[in-house]
Amino acid sequence: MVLMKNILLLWSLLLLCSWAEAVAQDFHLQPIPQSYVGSEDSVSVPAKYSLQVGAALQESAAEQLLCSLFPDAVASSGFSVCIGVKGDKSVRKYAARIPKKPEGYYLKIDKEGIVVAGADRRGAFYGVQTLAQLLSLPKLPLAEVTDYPDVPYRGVVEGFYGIPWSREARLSQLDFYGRNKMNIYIYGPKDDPYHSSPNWRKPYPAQEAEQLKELVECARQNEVLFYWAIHPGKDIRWNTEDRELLMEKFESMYRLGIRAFAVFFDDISGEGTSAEKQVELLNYLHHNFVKAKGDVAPLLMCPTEYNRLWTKLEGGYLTTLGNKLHPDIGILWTGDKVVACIDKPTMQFINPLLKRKAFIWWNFPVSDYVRDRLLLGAVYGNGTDIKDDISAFISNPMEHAEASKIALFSIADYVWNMKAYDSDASWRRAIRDLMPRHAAALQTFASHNSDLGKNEHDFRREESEQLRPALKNLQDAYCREGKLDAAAASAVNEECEHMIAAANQLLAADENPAFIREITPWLMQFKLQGEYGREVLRMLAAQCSGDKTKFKNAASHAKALQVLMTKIDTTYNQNGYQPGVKTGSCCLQPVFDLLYQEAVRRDSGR
Ligand code: LOG
Repeated sequence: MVLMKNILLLWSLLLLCSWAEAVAQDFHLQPIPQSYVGSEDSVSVPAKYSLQVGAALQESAAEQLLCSLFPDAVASSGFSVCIGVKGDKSVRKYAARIPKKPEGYYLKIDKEGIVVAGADRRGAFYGVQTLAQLLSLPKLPLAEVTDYPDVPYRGVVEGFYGIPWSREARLSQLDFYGRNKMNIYIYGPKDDPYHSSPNWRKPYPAQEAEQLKELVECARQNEVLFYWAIHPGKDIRWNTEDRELLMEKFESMYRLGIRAFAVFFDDISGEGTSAEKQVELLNYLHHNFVKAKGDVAPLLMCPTEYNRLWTKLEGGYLTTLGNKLHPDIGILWTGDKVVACIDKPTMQFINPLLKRKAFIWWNFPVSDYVRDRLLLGAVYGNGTDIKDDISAFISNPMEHAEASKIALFSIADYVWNMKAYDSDASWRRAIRDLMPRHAAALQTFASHNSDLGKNEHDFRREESEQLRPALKNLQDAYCREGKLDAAAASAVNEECEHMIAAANQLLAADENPAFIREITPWLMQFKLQGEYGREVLRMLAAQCSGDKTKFKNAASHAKALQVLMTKIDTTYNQNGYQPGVKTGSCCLQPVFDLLYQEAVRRDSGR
């Protein structure tokens, strides 16, 4: 919206003191709302205020959140904070302003009070979330927000190979989804033995069951629909016994409070892959479990042919699904390949086959096929014209839960309001959200930790974009003519200093310890990489000025740093797939290595 673009301007006009100005200039609502109309005026919430909660929101997540924001309400006061959903008496006056869209809300702040009117319960919750963001400003602006999501289902599938997320990581995720207006989480970590073969048949042990119960409650408090997925296809037998075992497992999950179920048939071979049999099972579950219970959300299924590259049209697998699977059942789809961005042609291919809007499973920032990397780059590449072609857009993240939040923040922004989405700006805000007090350091680190390197899915991301020209000039001048490009060398040196400082600050940070724990091996590597780059530059400078002793010292220092970096790479993150710790692998490391080798070669006179 044009109005949204004016928000920055309005804020800076509005606020006078310099601290407030700094806060305001950095402020954006997240995800970007469909319409924000602000004024230059603001209001201070008085010490005495009253709360009014509409009948439909009693005991709701919206009410809980509102009470935490306004803990000192009195029975009646001049300033009132009022929430409700369409049809509630409390918001009747505003009924016409509530967007006619699921999960929409209307928020109004004026001198007399605050109103949040939701199209439904979740809409009201999102209105209160927006209010919570505005309350973090030094002064509450007078404003009207009219807002709703572009995509019906937005969220995450914990669907990667590797160590499943911890209880703490999941609780933190669900809170993050609430704040970022994501409404779905699918539990399906490949390496949870009770999700996949052969233990999918067994109920969870007591401790795990308790933790799942706790997650379901946390999801409810954040208006997140908690799906539990089963992955039975590796060894399922298409007989009554296994079908009943699956029903029993669903029953046991239902008893834990789960009210939404998915069946995954990805990454399997043999018997389990039969479209006819999968459809039969899913339709059976639809009628005999979902419909029989009455309070369970529509089923989801992940097909065996879940991307275009793996589709054998002549085999008719997807056609069978499209024709025979009950129309209420959602079908997951990763796009043209296992890992691919989603655009209009992606959807034009798949929707007619499935005879429904595909439920997009986006394989980013998942890193289970490039486990030595961190994928901390911007979210870009998906069409901004596909909102009406998809029933959902969910992300499969990294086994590093906190680190995944950089991408997840921007995915939440993208799926809420595609037209307003600005990938780079969203990435910067994501970083600030994760480490507000160390944002500059984290941005330096993230800007050099985004590419995947060569990989089986041919999926690559931009990395070290800003330094690229300087690196190229440095390399060209030195490798072709043995000359030092002073401007390029100084730019690269400055970035190396930034890298070292960023690693130091993050390693010593007293903020988001869970995140720092996840990325510590990469921070250690990054610090050495900065030092290595700086030392290689010293080698070149010494050589170009003919200082042999200086060259020798710098060369042995650089060599020692190489040894230490190899040590880190062979000591930490020793998984059985892509063991090790790589940073700056797209531009920094290859250029530094090349310059080092060339300097040694020239020095030896060969
Ligand atoms: C798996 C998924 C894995 C991802 C990336 C789907 C539907 N299934 O190739 O568990 O995390 O790719 O490696 C997959 O994407 N199989």
